[in-house]
Amino acid sequence: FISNVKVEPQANSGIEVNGNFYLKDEYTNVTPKILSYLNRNLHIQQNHPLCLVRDRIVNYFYKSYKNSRGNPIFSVYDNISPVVSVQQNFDSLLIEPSHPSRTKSDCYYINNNYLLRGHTTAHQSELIQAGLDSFLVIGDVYRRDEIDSTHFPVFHQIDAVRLHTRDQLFKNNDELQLFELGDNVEGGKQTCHTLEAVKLLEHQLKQCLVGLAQSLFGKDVEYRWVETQFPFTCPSWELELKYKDDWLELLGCGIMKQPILTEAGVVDQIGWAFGLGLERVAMKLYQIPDIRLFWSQDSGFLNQFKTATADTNVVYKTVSQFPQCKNDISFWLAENGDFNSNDFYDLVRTVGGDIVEQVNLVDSFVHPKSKQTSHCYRITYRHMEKTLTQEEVNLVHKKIEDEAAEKLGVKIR
Ligand code: FA5
Ligand code: MG
Repeated sequence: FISNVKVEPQANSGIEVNGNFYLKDEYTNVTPKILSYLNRNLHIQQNHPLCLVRDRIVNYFYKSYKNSRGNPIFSVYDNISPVVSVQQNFDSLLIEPSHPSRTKSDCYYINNNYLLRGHTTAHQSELIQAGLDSFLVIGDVYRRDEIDSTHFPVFHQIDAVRLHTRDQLFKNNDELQLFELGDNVEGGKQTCHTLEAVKLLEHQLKQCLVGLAQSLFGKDVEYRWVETQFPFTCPSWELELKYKDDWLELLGCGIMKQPILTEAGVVDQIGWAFGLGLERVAMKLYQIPDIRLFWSQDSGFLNQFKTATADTNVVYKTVSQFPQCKNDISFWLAENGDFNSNDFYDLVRTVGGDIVEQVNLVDSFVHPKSKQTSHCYRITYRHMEKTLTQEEVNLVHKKIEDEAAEKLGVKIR
């Protein structure tokens, strides 16, 4: 038996996240830049617009759902670490191993077993297993994605679950049942559920969410329901709202897949669930034009919400739009062909930080003789709080070129 042998982790073999040590492997793709967003917890910073929105939504649920003694029945979890296992983020939600949302190009993996959660739904199964039947989960989520005014690699979600026993749903009407025989999907519904249970649940879910949209944006808010698919609900819908003359997806929802409940030890209840993006609500509610602003530490932004409460109608006033600088970058992709645009977007974020407003692929072609592929990206730079000089931008742009050549094996043209 060995008592005094300590295995020293080799340099670069591991990574520390929230005080825990993880071995790196071929899945590791979290960047120091992304890890720097952990623990900012914007959704619980008093007077931050995301926290105000969170309060509005929580208040709606407290008000709308009370038990016979007048107490709120939903409990709120807003402090769960964003580091989750592959089992929590995917397997527990019946997301197949081949599902595209699991790929390295879509997620921030710590290693092959752990990642930064891609949705707050990752905690659904464990909370049900703990015995809860009505809860809200609020937190930061991480996705490798495009770069523009409504996308940021870190954003915030609120998820909800509401379970019902037969007696709760049908008010002790003995003729109506929750379940019948079946274990697949037919006509857009799980065959283990009775039609009457699904229809009543759908009605209650939609009523709850339209009520939420109206409590946030007023009785006249324009909305529509769109049928969709999630691996963990069936049937499933998205609720879209009119935003700047266009439809904006506010949330996804549906009737929970019964095997998730069975796996979590619940055999006599059915339920609905939804997941909603807090930034989308805040942008529409307060007329905030750019998703990067939520991360601003500048008083010009934060002071506009300083004295607000959940019920205050704040209209955000753009401090000033500083000018944009656009620089193009063109390169030949590496011969081995495993280039992914999200790798490049990450690199741009890491080197350029928040002065990068947008990255667009503007040209892609294959050389007729050499068969090499060329990409040209236009990077739009804009500081939120000052005017950038062309020299400042050039320095950053040159650094992006150098690192792309070094880290992604591309050849700058
Ligand atoms: C989900 O994440 C599901 N987990 C939601 C869900 C939960 C469905 C429970 C059913 C039951 P989706 O990827 O569509 O779905 O994201 C949900 C919401 O997050 C979107 O409707 C949108 O409001 C917000 N959202 C998604 N991507 C972004 C983004 N890049 N930036 C800002 N908000 C986003
Ligand atoms: Mg969606």
